[in-house]
Amino acid sequence: MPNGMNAQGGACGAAAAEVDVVIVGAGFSGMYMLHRLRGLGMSVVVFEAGADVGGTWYWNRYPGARCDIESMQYSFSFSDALQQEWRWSELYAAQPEILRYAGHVADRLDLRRDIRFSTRVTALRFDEAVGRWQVRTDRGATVSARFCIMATGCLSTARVPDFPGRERFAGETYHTGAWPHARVDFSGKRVGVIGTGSSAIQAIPEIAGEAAHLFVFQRTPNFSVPSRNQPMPPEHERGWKANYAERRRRAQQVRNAIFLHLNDKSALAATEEERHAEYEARWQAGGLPFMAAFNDLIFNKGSNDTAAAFVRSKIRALVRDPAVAERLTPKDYPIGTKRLCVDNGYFETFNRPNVTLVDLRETPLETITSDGLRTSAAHYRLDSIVFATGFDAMTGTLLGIDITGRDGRTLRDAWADGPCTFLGLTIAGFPNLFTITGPGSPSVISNMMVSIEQHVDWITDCLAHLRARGVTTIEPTSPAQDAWTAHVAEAGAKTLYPLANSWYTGANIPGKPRVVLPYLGGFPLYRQQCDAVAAGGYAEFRMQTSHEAAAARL
Ligand code: FAD
Ligand code: N01
Repeated sequence: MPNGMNAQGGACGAAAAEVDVVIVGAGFSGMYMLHRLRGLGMSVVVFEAGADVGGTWYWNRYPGARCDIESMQYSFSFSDALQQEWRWSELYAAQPEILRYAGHVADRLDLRRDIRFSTRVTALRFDEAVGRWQVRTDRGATVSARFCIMATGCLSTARVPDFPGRERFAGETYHTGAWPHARVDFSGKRVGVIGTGSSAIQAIPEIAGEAAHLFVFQRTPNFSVPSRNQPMPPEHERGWKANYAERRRRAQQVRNAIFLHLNDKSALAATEEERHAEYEARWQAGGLPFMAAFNDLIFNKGSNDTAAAFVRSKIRALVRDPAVAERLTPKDYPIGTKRLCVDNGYFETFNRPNVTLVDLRETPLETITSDGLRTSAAHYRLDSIVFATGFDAMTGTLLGIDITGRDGRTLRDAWADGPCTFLGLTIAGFPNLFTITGPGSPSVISNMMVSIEQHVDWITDCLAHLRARGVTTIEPTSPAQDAWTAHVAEAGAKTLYPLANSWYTGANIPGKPRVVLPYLGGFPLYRQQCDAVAAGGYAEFRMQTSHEAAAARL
């Protein structure tokens, strides 16, 4: 245990334990960060609200939960031994298997001994006098850390909208992002799912197979492509394992950091037949590479329309009742600007006699009642309600912690009009604080494992640089941060993403500032810029040694 801390990181009232680094969160980000910092010989403690490692895959245990990036890629690359020894059973692993993988990594690297589980960080305060963060937890502990690294996740604050009457419902309620550990049995039950995002689209076919009747309450229909998931073909696994280094390297050259074949041509430069053939081939192959059918689908509305029209025709072909098919067909935003869903029989589920689609745009939700849900047209009696209503994404978890930086300024205040960061990694006025996959980084539009590794490696190099030069505080300058924030906005504006009401732009939360949250300039350009900052000696940052800090306080 670092510096003699007790199991909770110091008891309430006791002198604050001191560590070099506090990491908040033990998902894949926090786990890899801990591993790298051990390599630097730093004392580290990790606080994790959950009872074990895994983050997303610890919390999202809903039926059907699985990754939408092939598991051979949605996995760590930093250890060849690890990627060679682990065996995925399917092309797209399901949540229990990904959670086992996280546990395996924790065991192999002996991570748990530095992680304080079931402990939520509630407040961080930068103490300028000593240049350290005071970290408080819900267990009453206070820990003093030179550096604080937020590995708190982009999609880790589950959100249930303020539906009228919610508290009156007498049946069971669930949120996909905070699913119980014990198996939930829907057999014989009338179940309502609210929402039709990625989580719902995975859960709906599974719940429909079990429930007596499933009512799907949809506000906005979603584009989805089939995954074509299957047991891992041995030759596919062999191909990856023999070529891992090369494929991982090539993935980093692709905008979304996925190893795939990008057809480097505009959809509008192809003939109707060529376009159809390309979309059909990708539809048959399945998965997110559908969006790489042409190189301008997220930039050019005319090109995007061709892909959207193709998927609409597929929905109409898959769903037998034309009226239901029409309701399931997205019409008012470009494909890919809400996350493209990857499904296992989603549209076909609406052909089942025990599934009813309720369109909340035609008949708005009026209230939840003690035994169901009422729309403007009908009352639906329900035993259980599943809220598949998403997350306060990218900023919600950080702003849920009471973070106070230099001059007593809070993060909530600093981000009142939307997040401002430098590289999505650091924040002016919040020295020695790093965010892994923070707003302003590619994170959620990329293969997250690639982004996580790149962020963690960058932070590790930065901390090594500081140590080698005796620097004790670092923070980005305001001009550097302003320039980056403007660059993130410009990169977003060049795409079609602002045309959708999605969590990428904060539109899913009433009152949330409407800004493009992730960096949409693509992973390769992002990486280049991060590398240039490091190669330039971190010139965009203000750095102080302890002597300089002491002199500045005189
Ligand atoms: P998380 O896994 O979210 O971990 C953050 C951890 O921080 C959590 O365990 C949380 O409990 C903890 N925490 C937060 N606040 C505090 C606090 N105040 N105190 C203590 N602990 C705290 N990405 C992909 O690239 N491909 C996919 O296929 C994919 N599928 C997904 C499926 C689902 C259902 C969801 C919700 C997301 C998916 N993602 C996917 C995104 C996914 O979040 C990332 O891939 C990745 O798992 C994030 O890891 P992380 O460690 O950064 O964050
Ligand atoms: O959440 P979402 P999610 N009344 O925000 C609806 C990742 N992920 O949990 O579109 C009625 O996408 C909302 O409707 P609308 C992935 O990055 C990946 O599904 O706002 N409905 C929408 O239909 C994903 O993008 C996988 O009109 C309301 C739904 O709830 C992210 O996590 C699987 C409502 C929310 O959809 C989040 O996905 C799961 C209201 N007041 C998640 N408020 C993979 O496949 C919200 N909704 C890997």
